[in-house]
Amino acid sequence: MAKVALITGITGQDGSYLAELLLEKSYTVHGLLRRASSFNTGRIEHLYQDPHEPNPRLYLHYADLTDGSRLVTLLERIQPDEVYNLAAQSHVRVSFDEPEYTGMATGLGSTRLLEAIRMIGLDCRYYQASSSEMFGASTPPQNEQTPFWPRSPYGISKVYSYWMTRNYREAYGMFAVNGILFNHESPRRGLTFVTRKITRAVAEIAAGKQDALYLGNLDAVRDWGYAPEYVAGMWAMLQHTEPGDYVLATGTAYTIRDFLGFAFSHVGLDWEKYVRFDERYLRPAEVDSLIGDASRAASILEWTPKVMTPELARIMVEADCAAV
Ligand code: NDP
Ligand code: GDR
Repeated sequence: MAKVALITGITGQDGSYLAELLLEKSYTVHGLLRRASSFNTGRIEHLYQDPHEPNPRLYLHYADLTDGSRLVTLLERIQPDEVYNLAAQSHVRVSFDEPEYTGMATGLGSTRLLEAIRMIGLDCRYYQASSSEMFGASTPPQNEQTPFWPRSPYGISKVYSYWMTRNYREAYGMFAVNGILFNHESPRRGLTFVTRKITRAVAEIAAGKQDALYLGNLDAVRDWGYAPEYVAGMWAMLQHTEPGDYVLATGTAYTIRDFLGFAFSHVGLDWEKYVRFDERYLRPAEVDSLIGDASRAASILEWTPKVMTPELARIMVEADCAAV
């Protein structure tokens, strides 16, 4: 029997790559879709299957993580073997503007899903999209033993979801895991995250359509990997015999300045001539340095990333240049 998976956040960067991976592995995939007045399925358009066709394997359902009763109804009907909770208000800067909503979606959303699974007695495996933002101000390198010190409403909401996931594992014996993922990017990354904002601007500037790029703090250090490799790690966590929590990261450290250098140099431009400062992109509290130690995932799951940040910047710039 083919396995059945439910993905919340299927329209996002990771959800789209995970849906691709699971369809390749012959899963039937169900995804939650937020009702919006404008188009929000661009990242999964290529996967869409008309439900009238024979044997479709991708199904979309209107639902929102803030609507618990809808989650109960859907889980009962779908009976998934694996649930991947990727939906979130995922923007750190925006979480300072909308702390309450971020708590309701990014925090309490996991509880609604876990509780729905428990209430209907569903026998399934659960993946929680935890984040390196939970480490916040803790000294790098960070691994599964590093204490959390979140620095934003987003990071705090993720810490809450992390502990709810562990609690359902410990209290009810549920196969519930946390993937603590460091930044991972791709040509499908949202346009307001710093890497994609840079690579899109590089393509626009190279095409003569834009003359400046406004950014905030250029000194933050991040560990940027390639999203398709990270969704393979999510899947591997749910296939292991025992539930556990795992960091996924490249272990490398670059500043925003370094990323600017990689991205602009691919089109032969000097970033310092184009980048301007705008304080609106600063955060009330910044996370200065996130560098992951993924040795646990390497030894237990045999997960190791291949694409490092300079290569990632090239992939993203080339995709944006082709699109522009
Ligand atoms: P995106 O922002 O690209 O995608 C978020 C998804 O969540 C979208 O499908 C969005 O729908 C959906 N969503 C948002 N709010 C709700 C809601 N209230 N109800 C239902 N769905 C909702 O995030 P990524 O793909 O980059 O990340 C996936 C997950 O992993 C997120 O939880 C993120 O916080 C976490 N994470 C990401 C990392 C990264 O570097 N990318 C690192 C560590 C953790 P819509 O398309 O309609 O907006
Ligand atoms: P992050 O990613 O906060 O790490 O969260 P983001 O790309 O937003 O910021 C990275 C760093 O770049 C600095 N920065 C800017 N950021 C944005 N977005 N826009 C700017 O103009 C800008 N200028 C400088 C930021 O201050 C920051 O230091 C991402 C999200 O995907 C989370 O959901 C995920 O959990 C973490 O990665 C791991």
